[in-house]
Amino acid sequence: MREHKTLLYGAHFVVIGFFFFLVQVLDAVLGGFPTAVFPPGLALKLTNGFFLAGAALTALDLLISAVLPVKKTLLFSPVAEPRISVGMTAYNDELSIGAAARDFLSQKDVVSVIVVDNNSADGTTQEGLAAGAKVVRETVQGYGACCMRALKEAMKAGDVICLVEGDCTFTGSDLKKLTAYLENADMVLGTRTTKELNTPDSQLNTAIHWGNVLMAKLMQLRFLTVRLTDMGCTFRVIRKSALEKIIDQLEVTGNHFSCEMILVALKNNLMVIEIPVTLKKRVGESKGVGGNFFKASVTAIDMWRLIVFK
Ligand SMILES: Nc1nc2c(ncn2[C@@H]2O[C@H](COP(=O)(O)OP(=O)(O)OP(=O)(O)O)[C@@H](O)[C@H]2O)c(=O)[nH]1
Ligand SMILES: [Mg+2]
Repeated sequence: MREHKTLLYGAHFVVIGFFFFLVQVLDAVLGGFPTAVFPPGLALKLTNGFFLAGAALTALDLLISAVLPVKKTLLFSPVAEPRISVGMTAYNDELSIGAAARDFLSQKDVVSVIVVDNNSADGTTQEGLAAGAKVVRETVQGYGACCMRALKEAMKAGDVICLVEGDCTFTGSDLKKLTAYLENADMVLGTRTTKELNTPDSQLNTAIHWGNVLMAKLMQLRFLTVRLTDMGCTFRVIRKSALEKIIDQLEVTGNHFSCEMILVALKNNLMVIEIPVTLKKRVGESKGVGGNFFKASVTAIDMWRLIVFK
């Protein structure tokens, strides 16, 4: 898929230009900034410079797009008799993993649920086994490391691979909605930003909601031919054949893994579609970004660096 990095950088320049415009407004309202930082007239020059550079890059991207239009084709490739293999992440999740594993094991076409226990010190493994799941232990700590292992293990068992968290935030019955769209896509992502489908006590507070929307829109700007509204939703399905193309290119072991997987998929010309999924309150203690503003901010910066520079 053709990338639009020129447009992405152009948008950044316009935002920086707007920042210097605000500096001028503040200067006018408050009556002067420290002249050592902003000598008189500098903010105006920077505003004009960044706005002009942003406009020039945007125009250049539009020109290239006009000369080299993207030819989109509609994918129609139903998966006949899907065998869904679910990779489920878990880290000290003994309170939720049993219910989550049972929920997904009871869904139509699910042939296996593999719980990836990421160095848990509690009864996660025992609860997973008791629920009827296969359990493997991942020793490299981190959400991304756990997700990558879950994908690799799930690939061994089915032709449609589902990645999901074992914290009961996602619901097994949404699997049929994700897989339904797989006939037109290589990977179907869940989005949690459809408020109608969130319980009021879910992790998606205002900051996490809009942070994810912002990162998703930056990614959309880079590729243009996808519509994205969430960068951090773990729940997704992917064809095994598509996953084989990208699995060795995934390397993020931390909390911004979901973003990397989307980026790598788009760079590899996979057809990616996003659909709304339900989101409930987590069972057990949060270890990720839910409810932790500092971790959420660090994750957002890591995502931004990936989208802009990788
Ligand atoms: N954060 C984190 N999560 C891990 C790790 N290893 C595995 N996981 C799993 O990755 C998933 C994400 O972590 P959660 O604690 O649910 O964090 P979150 O989804 O950002 O936020 P909440 O669901 O609101 O708690 C869970 O299934 C964890 O069990 C790890 O080292 N760090
Ligand atoms: Mg979670």
